[in-house]
Parts: sequence; C-alpha cells; structure tokens
Amino acid sequence: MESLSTPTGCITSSLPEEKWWESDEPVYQFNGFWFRLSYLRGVQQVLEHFKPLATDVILASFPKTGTTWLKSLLYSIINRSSKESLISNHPHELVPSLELQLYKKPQVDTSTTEIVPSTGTRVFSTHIPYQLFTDHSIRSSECKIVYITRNPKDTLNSFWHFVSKSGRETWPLEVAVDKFCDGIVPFGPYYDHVLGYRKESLERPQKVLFVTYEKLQTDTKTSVKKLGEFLGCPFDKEQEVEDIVKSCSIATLKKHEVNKSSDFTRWIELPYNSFFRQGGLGDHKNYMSAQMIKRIDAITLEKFHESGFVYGI
Ligand code: PAP
Repeated sequence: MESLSTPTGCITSSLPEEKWWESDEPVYQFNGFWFRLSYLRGVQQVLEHFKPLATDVILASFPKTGTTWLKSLLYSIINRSSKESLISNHPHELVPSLELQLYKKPQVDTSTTEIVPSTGTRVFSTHIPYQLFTDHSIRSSECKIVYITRNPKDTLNSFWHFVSKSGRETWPLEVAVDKFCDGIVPFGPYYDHVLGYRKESLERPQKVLFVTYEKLQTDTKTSVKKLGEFLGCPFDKEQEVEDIVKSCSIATLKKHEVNKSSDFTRWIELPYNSFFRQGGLGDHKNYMSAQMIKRIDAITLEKFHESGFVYGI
C-alpha cells in the first residue's frame, strides 16, 4: 500500500494527476483511486489514525448514492426517537464524515463524547474505498459497515447536478460521462468502489451489509427492518418503522429549515440544501442521450455483470 507521507510534506508531488472538471482543482490517484487534494489530507488522516470501536457503525458509500438518506435512517434506527434531532440538524451533522468533517483537521480525537450519542453507538460515514483500509483499521475491527450503492447512471446524474449547482462553471454532461467512464472522478472509479465493499459483504455478511438505493426506494420498510436486525436493534413495533420511514423521507426532510437553508455548510463549500434534489429512480433518462446510456451500460455489463453482480442496467 502506497503511503501519502513524504519528507517534504508535499503529498501530491509523486501522484498521477488528472483534470476531471476544467475549472476545478485536479484529482490525484492514490492506490488506484482518485481524490481531490482537499479530501486527500482527510483520507490520509483517517487511514493512519482512525481506530474504530467495536460498537461503531460506519456508513460507507460512493458520493451521490444515497448517503444523506441513509444517514438519517441509521441515526433514527440506532437512536429511535430522533424526530426532533432531524428537525434541527442536517443529516450530515448527525452522522459526520470521517474524512470530510472529523479528520479534515489534523490530530482529531474521535473518542470525544461530543460525537457519542445517547445509545453509545457512534455512527460515522466515509467515501473511502474499502481497498484502501489496512488490516489495522475497520477491516479488523468488530465495527459494522453499511454500504449503499446506486445505479451508476443515476449516481452520475445526481453528481452532475450537484457539481453544476455549486455555482462555478458548468460541468458539461458529455465531459461528466467521459470522466465517470474513465473512473476519473473524486473517489472513483465508481465500479471498483462498489465491488470492493460488495466482495467484503459476501465474505463477511455479519460485518458488511450491502444496500441499494433502488431497494431502499421500492421497499423502505423492509429495508429499515433489515438494517435494525443487522445493527442488533430490531423493531418490535411496526409503528416505529413507519415513523422512521416517514421522518427520513425526502419530502419530510426537505421541509426542515436546516435542510432548506442556502447557507454554506461548515464542512464543504456548498449550501445545506444541495444534498436534497429529486430523490427518485431513473432521472438520468431526462438528461442523458441514448448514446451516453449505451456507453455506461457497456461498462456496467463488463465490470458488474461479468463478475456476477447483475445490477445497474
Ligand atoms: P453525498 O454523497 O454528497 O452525501 P448523497 O446523499 O449520497 O450525496 O446523494 C444525494 C442524492 O440522494 C440526491 O439524489 P438526486 O440528485 O438524484 O435527487 C438526493 O436528492 C438524494 N436524497 C437525499 N435525501 C434523500 C432521501 N431522504 N430520500 C431519497 N433520496 C434522497
């Protein structure tokens, strides 16, 4: 495993560099995956210093695959009566990202009580690919991991809208498709990211639960019950499940002032409301040409279907 530490402290000088979006900072390739410089430092800190507790729950995902939704669900499942918390806190503040929030600054101490909720179960999120974690991190810990993935075309479509909304120059969809297919997007390649966690979920199903955005959409109640069982906090009242499904729905979350706010968050230079858009299935069809869809499907066939994972087309 390649290390990021260098004597000069210039962590990117030896890493391959690519432009993924003309006006934005480049991405750097580190152990097969691409990162923005502003994320790389946090990633490095997490990989070197994060020591999970056996009781921790880690929400892992590729960007734009349903992280915000699953944050609200996991927080609610673990803490049960969480409606009030969801009204006044953005899901990304209830479940902080290891590399984008907690380890962005050096010398973070994740044992502080500040991030330990009443149940004592800490929930963190990460976009770091499973392949990058060493044996002394989340791999060997007893902690549980819930990974969410989403159809590649909807993932890219959501990512493209998110980037375009950032208010700087637009990211032409043709370029976005090109970069996504080449794997050159932050935390990409998407396909390797998904397959890394999927493999671990097949080998260690007690440790890693693999969830899809589509299943979560089509049968949210069953998915919530399954999450409760996996996390060791099953439901005995149907009403509790229904309440959680409702309070975490995009329609409900979008109504809260904190989630409507156009103020910039403290952890990323984007408004709070940019994490909630349409929240449906198949929206890529409204934006991508038949040729773009065909191109992504061909890669999905090769990377997913040919490895036995029939998903995403
Ligand atoms: P992140 O990786 O930056 O945290 P993430 O939350 O994974 O983003 O993805 C955002 C997508 O989830 C958006 O999808 P869209 O662009 O296709 O609409 C967003 O609308 C959707 N989303 C956010 N909250 C919910 C929710 N409660 N239910 C369903 N989808 C949601």
